[in-house]
Amino acid sequence: MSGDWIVNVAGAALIAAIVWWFWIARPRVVKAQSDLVEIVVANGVYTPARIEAHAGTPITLRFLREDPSPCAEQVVFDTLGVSAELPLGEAREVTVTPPAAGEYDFTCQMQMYRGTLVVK
Ligand SMILES: [Cu+2]
Repeated sequence: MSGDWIVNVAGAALIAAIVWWFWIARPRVVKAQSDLVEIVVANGVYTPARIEAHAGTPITLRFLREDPSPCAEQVVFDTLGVSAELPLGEAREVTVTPPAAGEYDFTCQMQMYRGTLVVK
Protein backbone atom coordinates (compact mmCIF):
# COMPACT_ATOMS: atom_id res chain seq x y z
CA MET A 1 0.00 0.00 0.00
CA SER A 2 2.79 2.42 0.86
CA GLY A 3 4.20 1.99 -2.67
CA ASP A 4 1.00 3.10 -4.42
CA TRP A 5 2.18 6.66 -4.96
CA ILE A 6 5.16 5.35 -6.94
CA VAL A 7 2.77 3.55 -9.29
CA ASN A 8 0.74 6.75 -9.67
CA VAL A 9 3.79 8.87 -10.37
CA ALA A 10 5.05 6.32 -12.88
CA GLY A 11 1.62 6.24 -14.51
CA ALA A 12 1.47 10.02 -14.74
CA ALA A 13 4.98 10.13 -16.21
CA LEU A 14 4.00 7.51 -18.78
CA ILE A 15 0.91 9.47 -19.77
CA ALA A 16 2.99 12.63 -20.08
CA ALA A 17 5.48 10.79 -22.27
CA ILE A 18 2.68 9.48 -24.50
CA VAL A 19 1.11 12.93 -24.81
CA TRP A 20 4.49 14.41 -25.69
CA TRP A 21 5.25 11.73 -28.26
CA PHE A 22 1.94 11.73 -30.09
CA TRP A 23 0.77 15.32 -29.86
CA ILE A 24 3.71 17.56 -29.21
CA ALA A 25 6.65 15.82 -30.91
CA ARG A 26 4.86 15.18 -34.20
CA PRO A 27 6.49 16.73 -37.23
CA ARG A 28 5.03 20.13 -37.82
CA VAL A 29 2.84 20.27 -40.90
CA VAL A 30 2.79 23.72 -42.38
CA LYS A 31 -0.44 24.61 -44.08
CA ALA A 32 0.11 26.74 -47.10
CA GLN A 33 -1.46 30.07 -46.18
CA SER A 34 -0.95 31.15 -49.73
CA ASP A 35 0.46 29.38 -52.74
CA LEU A 36 3.99 30.21 -51.53
CA VAL A 37 5.95 28.53 -48.75
CA GLU A 38 9.51 29.37 -47.73
CA ILE A 39 11.79 26.46 -46.92
CA VAL A 40 15.19 26.91 -45.27
CA VAL A 41 17.84 24.38 -46.29
CA ALA A 42 20.32 24.09 -43.41
CA ASN A 43 21.96 21.58 -41.07
CA GLY A 44 20.69 18.56 -42.97
CA VAL A 45 17.00 19.46 -42.72
CA TYR A 46 14.41 21.30 -44.69
CA THR A 47 12.45 23.65 -42.42
CA PRO A 48 9.55 23.13 -42.60
CA ALA A 49 9.82 19.55 -43.82
CA ARG A 50 6.11 18.76 -44.13
CA ILE A 51 3.98 21.07 -46.19
CA GLU A 52 0.29 20.74 -46.81
CA ALA A 53 -0.86 21.35 -50.35
CA HIS A 54 -3.96 20.77 -52.44
CA ALA A 55 -4.37 18.41 -55.36
CA GLY A 56 -4.41 20.12 -58.74
CA THR A 57 -3.34 23.46 -57.27
CA PRO A 58 0.13 24.83 -58.06
CA ILE A 59 2.26 25.53 -55.01
CA THR A 60 5.51 27.46 -55.04
CA LEU A 61 8.26 26.48 -52.65
CA ARG A 62 10.88 29.17 -52.13
CA PHE A 63 14.07 27.40 -51.10
CA LEU A 64 16.67 29.36 -49.14
CA ARG A 65 19.85 27.31 -49.12
CA GLU A 66 22.15 28.15 -46.22
CA ASP A 67 24.13 24.91 -46.33
CA PRO A 68 27.33 25.27 -48.42
CA SER A 69 27.85 21.51 -48.75
CA PRO A 70 27.31 20.07 -52.24
CA CYS A 71 24.80 17.70 -50.68
CA ALA A 72 22.26 20.51 -50.50
CA GLU A 73 22.70 21.93 -53.98
CA GLN A 74 19.86 20.14 -55.70
CA VAL A 75 16.28 19.44 -54.71
CA VAL A 76 14.47 16.57 -56.41
CA PHE A 77 10.73 15.87 -56.46
CA ASP A 78 11.15 12.33 -57.69
CA THR A 79 7.50 11.36 -58.10
CA LEU A 80 6.65 14.70 -59.75
CA GLY A 81 9.59 14.62 -62.15
CA VAL A 82 10.83 18.04 -61.01
CA SER A 83 14.30 19.05 -59.87
CA ALA A 84 16.13 22.33 -59.34
CA GLU A 85 19.56 23.66 -58.50
CA LEU A 86 19.65 25.67 -55.28
CA PRO A 87 22.16 28.52 -55.34
CA LEU A 88 23.82 29.22 -52.00
CA GLY A 89 22.36 32.16 -50.12
CA GLU A 90 19.85 32.98 -52.81
CA ALA A 91 16.15 32.18 -53.00
CA ARG A 92 15.10 29.74 -55.68
CA GLU A 93 11.42 29.18 -56.34
CA VAL A 94 10.15 25.82 -57.48
CA THR A 95 6.52 25.49 -58.53
CA VAL A 96 4.89 22.08 -58.57
CA THR A 97 1.33 20.91 -59.09
CA PRO A 98 0.63 17.68 -57.22
CA PRO A 99 -1.87 15.76 -59.36
CA ALA A 100 -3.70 13.87 -56.63
CA ALA A 101 -3.96 13.44 -52.88
CA GLY A 102 -1.07 11.64 -51.24
CA GLU A 103 2.43 12.26 -49.96
CA TYR A 104 5.13 13.49 -52.32
CA ASP A 105 8.68 13.41 -51.03
CA PHE A 106 11.33 15.87 -52.03
CA THR A 107 14.97 15.24 -51.27
CA CYS A 108 18.50 16.26 -52.12
CA GLN A 109 20.30 14.08 -54.63
CA MET A 110 21.64 11.78 -51.94
CA GLN A 111 18.36 11.77 -50.05
CA MET A 112 19.85 13.14 -46.85
CA TYR A 113 17.62 16.16 -46.89
CA ARG A 114 14.02 14.95 -46.86
CA GLY A 115 10.73 16.75 -47.05
CA THR A 116 7.17 15.83 -47.88
CA LEU A 117 4.29 17.55 -49.60
CA VAL A 118 1.14 16.35 -47.88
CA VAL A 119 -1.55 16.71 -50.52
CA LYS A 120 -5.25 16.69 -49.72
CU1 LIG B 1 22.42 15.36 -50.04
